[in-house]
Amino acid sequence: PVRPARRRFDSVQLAARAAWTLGGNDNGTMITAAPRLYPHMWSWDTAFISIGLAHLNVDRAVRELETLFAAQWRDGMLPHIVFSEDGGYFPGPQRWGAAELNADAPDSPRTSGICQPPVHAIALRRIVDIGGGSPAVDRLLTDGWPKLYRWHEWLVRHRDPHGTGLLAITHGWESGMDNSPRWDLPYAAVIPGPDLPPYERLDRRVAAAAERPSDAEYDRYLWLVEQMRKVRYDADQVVRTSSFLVGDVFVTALFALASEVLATLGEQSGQPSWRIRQLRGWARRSRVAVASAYDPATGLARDYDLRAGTWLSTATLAGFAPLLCGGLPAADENRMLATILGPDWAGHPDLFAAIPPSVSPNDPAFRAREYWRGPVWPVIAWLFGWAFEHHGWTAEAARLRTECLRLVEDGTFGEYYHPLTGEPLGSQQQSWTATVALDWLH
Ligand code: 9WN
Repeated sequence: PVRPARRRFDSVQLAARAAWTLGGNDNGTMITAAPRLYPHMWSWDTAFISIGLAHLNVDRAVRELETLFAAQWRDGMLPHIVFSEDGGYFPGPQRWGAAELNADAPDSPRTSGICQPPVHAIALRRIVDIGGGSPAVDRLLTDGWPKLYRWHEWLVRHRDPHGTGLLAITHGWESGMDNSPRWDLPYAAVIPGPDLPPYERLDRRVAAAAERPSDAEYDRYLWLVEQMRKVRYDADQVVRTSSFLVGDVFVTALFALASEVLATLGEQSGQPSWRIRQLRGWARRSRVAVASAYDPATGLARDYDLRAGTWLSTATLAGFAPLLCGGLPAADENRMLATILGPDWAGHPDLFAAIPPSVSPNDPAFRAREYWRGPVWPVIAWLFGWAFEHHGWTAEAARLRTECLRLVEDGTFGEYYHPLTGEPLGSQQQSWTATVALDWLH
């Protein structure tokens, strides 16, 4: 493919543009995920955004997480979207109807009725590392820590249906990787009923159709929302009735990692020792679940379709989940590290930058522009980089950082990028891409 000409900003200019992007996405009450496509607060985006903010103004970073926590459901769930007043996204608060149907959902702000990956404790760790000692960070540790504990407890209580530590998602949106080929088989069993209320997609007005999920996929996404509305978003009934229920190995690995991180933060800030022990126990169990999902035949970890009772072996970047949380025998782990850096993934010779794309370019299912079916997502590279650093793989982490900065130095802060040409795709001025640049420039 032809590589389009791109601008190159030096690190000072790039940091300034990233700061300006975050500022531009601030609507006065929250920093939205992106100016036009996503004019609201998304749960895992906000965790990442708060890290970038911490480099600019730690009080603002703390406030951002507090805004998300203020929308926590009474039962502990952190909702996937906290809505602003902007109407430019579908499905909006009326279609979700969470507050009308479930007494645990806040009336204000309005929220969606599902959740997203639990990366918030990792953000808290990073904010403490950047701005520790400031009164706002102390306040976040004192008041925010118990909220994160309750969020993790909610996941254990409601999303571990077999008690194995493998956490389940009830909608592809909960994985944060909406249309990943990981979900093609489970979604094939989601059959929208004739009573699916009509709707108009607003995302198509902003992003090219080829870079977004198809209409058939959207019908399924919206049908699952209908199924959840029927049981009034009751957490356990959703798990019992949703036609999509998958043990998500990537979410589980993030949960294991974040629970460990949260436990350590709790020790440092004097939280009750029984809660810290509990967090470490959850982390251990989920690490074992991730290791058990490892398939020696492919060298990757698998998801588990809880409705069909089958492992899902689709090869995607999520299969490297054990590298996030640890737990594999050393030989398997080393092999996995070599694979992610090797010619099928980050070491593929045709890549614009040596960071692993969402699907391998050598895979017949690879689609270079299609959202979670091939493009490269800087925020996922950041997660692997952080975990590598944590694990002591510093050279590998440094390489991811250098390569990712080369990808984003055009200053567009694309939501995701064409892995072979470096063309920014989806939304531009995406907050979480700006935040990754800011954190990696410091
Ligand atoms: C649905 C906001 C979110 C990200 C997700 C990404 C995308 C939403 C959408 O945008 O999802 O939640 O409408 O496509 O897949 O990871 O949090 O940036």
